[in-house]
Amino acid sequence: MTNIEKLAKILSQSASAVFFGGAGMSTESGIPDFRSASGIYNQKLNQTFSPEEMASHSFFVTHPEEFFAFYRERFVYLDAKPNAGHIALAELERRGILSAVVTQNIDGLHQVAGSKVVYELHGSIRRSYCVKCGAKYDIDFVMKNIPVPHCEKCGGIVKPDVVLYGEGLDSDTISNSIRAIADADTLIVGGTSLIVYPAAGLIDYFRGQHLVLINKTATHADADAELVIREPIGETLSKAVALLK
Ligand code: BV8
Ligand code: ZN
Repeated sequence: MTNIEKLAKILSQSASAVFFGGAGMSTESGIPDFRSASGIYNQKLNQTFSPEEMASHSFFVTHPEEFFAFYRERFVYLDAKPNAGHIALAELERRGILSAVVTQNIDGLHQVAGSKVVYELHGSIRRSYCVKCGAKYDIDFVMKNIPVPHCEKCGGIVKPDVVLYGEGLDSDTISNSIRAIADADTLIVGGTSLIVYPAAGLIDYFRGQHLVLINKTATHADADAELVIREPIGETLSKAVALLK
């Protein structure tokens, strides 16, 4: 039995699977990941600061101009389209096999592909808010108002609704994700290096039957997985869904 056939068999036996994913889910949509050789954190963008420093909350506060220049340049891929993997996950939800997508990604591509239950642990580039009065703005406002977007109501800085390093995650999103993972019969973990916390720690709540890892490189969770697939995740998910009756 090939790995794709094994994955299809596990999916056909699942009624409340959960997908836990990261940047590797969007590389087949042309969005670079972070820690692969070609990833964002390995590109020398700025002489003084490292990419991870520039994606931190303290940098947002102390260097807003550089933060927004880095953010517009490196995080926003508005013309990116969902790939076969996003579409396969939306199909699995429609079939009643998948109950939720838990993602660390901020690109919103799972929703564009049709997934309804998506928990965005690190927020989304599509939403922004005024740090002073909470007024909501869309991504165009942030892209157009150079160098630093200010609230039209109170003049406060308009921040992308993205969890930066050193920032806490939304508590409802965390509790919804934990509940989905704890109730899952199958957990598919894919396109993530499982390095960033507290997100990576959420998979420890899984106590179902089938743990599947789909990732181009090894992760610390591989040893516990029933099935490890070292192939591109978009192709893998879509081939497995195609085998379902
Ligand atoms: C918090 C948004 C406390 C912005 C992100 C020192 C100071 C402060 C904090 C810390 C510190 N040391 C440690 C921490 C904790 C820190 C952390 O975990 N750091 C890591 C680096 C050690 N965490 C935090 O700061 C978190 N907050 O702790 O706050 C607190 C608590 C309460 C109240 C106040 C404060 C916040 C973490 C969130 C940070 N924001 N993103 C941005 O987009 O950059 S994290 C960033 O990494 C992205 O969101 C990304 O999603 C996430 C995880 O990366 P991955 O998705 O896994 O991507 P990666 O490139 O690593 O891996 C991709 C994998 O896919 C690779 O393995 C590759 O082989 C594979 N792949 C690629 N293509 C494919 C593929 N596989 C299959 N098919 C393919 N086609
Ligand atoms: Zn405001």
